[in-house]
Amino acid sequence: MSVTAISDKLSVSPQPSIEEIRSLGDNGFRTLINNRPDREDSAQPGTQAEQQEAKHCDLSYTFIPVTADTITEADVRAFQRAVDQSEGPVFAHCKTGTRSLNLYLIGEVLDGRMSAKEVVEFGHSRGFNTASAAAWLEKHAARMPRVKGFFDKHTWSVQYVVSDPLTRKCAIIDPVLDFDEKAGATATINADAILNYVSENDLTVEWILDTHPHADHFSAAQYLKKRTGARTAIGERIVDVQKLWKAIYNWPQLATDGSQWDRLFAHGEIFQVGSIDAKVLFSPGHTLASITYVIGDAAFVHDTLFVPDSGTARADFPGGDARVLWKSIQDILALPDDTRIFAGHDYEPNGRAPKWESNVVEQKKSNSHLAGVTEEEFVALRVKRDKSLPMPRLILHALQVNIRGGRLPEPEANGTRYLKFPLDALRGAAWE
Ligand SMILES: N[C@@H](CCC(=O)N[C@@H](CS)C(=O)NCC(=O)O)C(=O)O
Ligand SMILES: [Fe+2]
Repeated sequence: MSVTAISDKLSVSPQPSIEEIRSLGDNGFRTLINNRPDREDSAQPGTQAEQQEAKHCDLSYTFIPVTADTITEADVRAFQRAVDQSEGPVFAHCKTGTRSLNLYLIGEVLDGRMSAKEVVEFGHSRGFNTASAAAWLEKHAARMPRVKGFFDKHTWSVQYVVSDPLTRKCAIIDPVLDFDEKAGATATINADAILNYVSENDLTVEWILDTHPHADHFSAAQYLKKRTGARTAIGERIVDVQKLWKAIYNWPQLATDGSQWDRLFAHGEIFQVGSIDAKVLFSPGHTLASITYVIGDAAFVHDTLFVPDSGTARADFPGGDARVLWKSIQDILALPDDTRIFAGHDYEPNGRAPKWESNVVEQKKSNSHLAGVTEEEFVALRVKRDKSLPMPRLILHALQVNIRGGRLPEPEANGTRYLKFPLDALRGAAWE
C-alpha cells in the first residue's frame, strides 16, 4: 500500500485491502474516506465491508463515491467536512488515490488556498495525474450561473441560491422553514444560512422561487420575502392544487387564485436572474403544479428526477400521476446534454454523502428508474414503489402552509397559531 501525505492531516492511497484497513489505526489514522463507487472491480471490498472494518477498528468512516468526470461541488464539500471533522489523520482512497487527491485540490482552489494553475504540478510532484481536477476547475470558472446548494438533513431537501456573477443578482429556490413537529416549533436556521451566504457574497435577491407546493416541509418564502423584499413565484397551476387541498382541509375561506404569490409562471415563460435568462417548463406528475426552472445551463427539476442512483420522485400524492411524470421527465431529458440538473431532495442511499447535481447525459445513461426503461415499465415501477411508501411525515402540516405561499396559519385570539388536520383523508397510504 503506497500512502502519500498530502497535507498535515490528509493522506491518499490506492485501494487498501481489508487487512490494510485493519492496520490504519496502528499507523495513526482516525478517519477512512472511501471515494470509490461499489462494484468498479470484483476485487474491491465495497462500502459495507470497509465500513464494518472501520467500525471494528474505531475509525470514522465516510462514503463519498465519485467518478473522475462526475465530481460535483457537494462531493468536494463533503470531503472537506470529513477531513475537518476528523479528530486526527485522515486516510482517503479510491482505486489509485487520484480522485481523492482531486477532491482535495478542487476544495483548496475553491477556497482560495491554492491557484488553479498549481493543481497539475502539485499532483505531478507526488506521482499523480491531476489534470482532471484542473479541467473541472476550468469548467467551473466558465459556468453560469453560480449554483450553491444547501442541504437540510431533517427533510433531505436541497435549497439553492442561483446567482449571476456579472450583476450579483440571485434567486433563491425552494427554501425551507424549519419545523419540529414534536414541539410544534418553527425556526429559520436554514433560511438564515441562505441569507448569510447572500450577504457574504454581496448578492441581491431578486426572486424567491418554489418549484411546487412541498409536501414534506414548510416553504420559507414569506420569511425571506420579509427579509429581502424579493418577489415570490410558483407555477400557475398552483390554483388547481389550492382547489384540491381546499376541499381536503375544508377551508371555504381559502382564495384559490394564486394571489398569495407575486407572480405565477406559465409554461414557456421567460424571466431574468440578473443578466441570465430563465425559462419555465411545466413538469407535473409529482404534483399538479410542479415546474422546472432552467436558468442558464442549470435546470432546477425538484421532484422529478433525483441524482441517477436515486431514480425519480413519487407520483402518488393527491393530483400526482406516474404517466404524467414520465412525460415531464422526457421534456427535461430533451434539454441539451450538458445541462446541469439540480434535484430537490437526496435520501442518501446506502449512507452515501448527500448529492444533488448531475447532468442530462448522466441521467440518460444511468438513472436507476429510467435507463433502458420503457414508459410502461416506468409507470409500473413507480406505481408499485409508491404503494410501499408511507406519506411524508409532514404532508398534512406542510400543505396548509405551502398552498398559502409559505404563510403560517393566522394566530388565534390568544396569539397562538394552530394547524388543522383532516383524519382519514389520505386513504390507501402505506403505514410506516
Ligand atoms: N420520509 C420522507 C419521505 C418524503 C417523500 O415522500 N418525498 C417525496 C418528495 S416530496 C419523494 O418523491 N420521495 C421519493 C422516495 O421516497 O422514493 C418524509 O417523511 O419526509
Ligand atoms: Fe415534493
